[in-house]
Amino acid sequence: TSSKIKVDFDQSTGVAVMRLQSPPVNSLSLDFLTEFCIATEKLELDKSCRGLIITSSQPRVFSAGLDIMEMYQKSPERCAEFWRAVQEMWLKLYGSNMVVIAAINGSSPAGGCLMSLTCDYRIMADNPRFSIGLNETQLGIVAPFWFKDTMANTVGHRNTELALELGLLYNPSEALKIGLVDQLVPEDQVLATATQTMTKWLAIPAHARQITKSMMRKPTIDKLTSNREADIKNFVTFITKDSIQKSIGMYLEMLKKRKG
Ligand code: CO8
Repeated sequence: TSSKIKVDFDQSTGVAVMRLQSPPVNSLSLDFLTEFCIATEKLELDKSCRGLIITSSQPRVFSAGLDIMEMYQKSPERCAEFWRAVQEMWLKLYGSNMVVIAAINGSSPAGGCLMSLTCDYRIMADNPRFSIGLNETQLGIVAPFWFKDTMANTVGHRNTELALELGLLYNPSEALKIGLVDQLVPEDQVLATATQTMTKWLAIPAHARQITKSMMRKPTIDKLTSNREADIKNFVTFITKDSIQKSIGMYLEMLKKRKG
């Protein structure tokens, strides 16, 4: 039984709704990612499951991205294990045969944005307090090439260059403007709209759609699968550097101070 992730699968529609429920902010810890990958794999292997909607049970936050504590003062071995799990999440989602729709009902920085970007379609709550983007540089860290590729595949080279260099977090209308999300709806209609959209997507002949999806995404996926170990090594070397640890420590301080 999973606790950080709740899956409701409707046999009659073939659609599963996955709710991220890891308080307070659905940060992607090793435990969370492990559970996430098991749940996704199970749905992927279930022939009767054709669509997956991902949403959050937490108020105001879709996912705060990678759990920063997993990258702070951890052993190289632990960092490697964590990074492998992050890769696995991305590989499972970006390469899924299911139609995957993100029902983004809250803020979605960094890894949360990455998770959204792997979906086939993104619907976001039209609340100006919410933000989405790859803000890694603001933490003094660098979004890996496959984060960058996923972003560029979605919003193009120039938008990605601006977004990543400046670590931009976009409000919903800005995100819609550059194509980082596909549709904005009032907060209480995010899930219903995702369900309606899913019906449209599932009306397309599945085999043709899956081959097309693979054609679009395979080169990007292959780039990581053929460089997985090097990417892990690169992450561990980078993240365990004193200067990077210092940046992360300062960012954590800033997160705490910002409160109240
Ligand atoms: N990891 C761990 N803890 C977190 C995270 C996180 N990503 N985000 C928030 N928290 C903690 C906060 O510190 C706070 O803890 P406490 O209660 O002990 O003070 C608690 O969660 C609640 O947070 P807030 O009070 O800030 O909650 P709000 O509802 O006000 O705001 C936000 C929610 C908008 C999600 C806000 O918390 C936020 O902006 N968080 C930071 C998000 C962020 O910058 N994430 C980046 C993670 S890095 C990443 O995903 C990709 C890294 C790629 C690595 C590449 C290296 C080579």
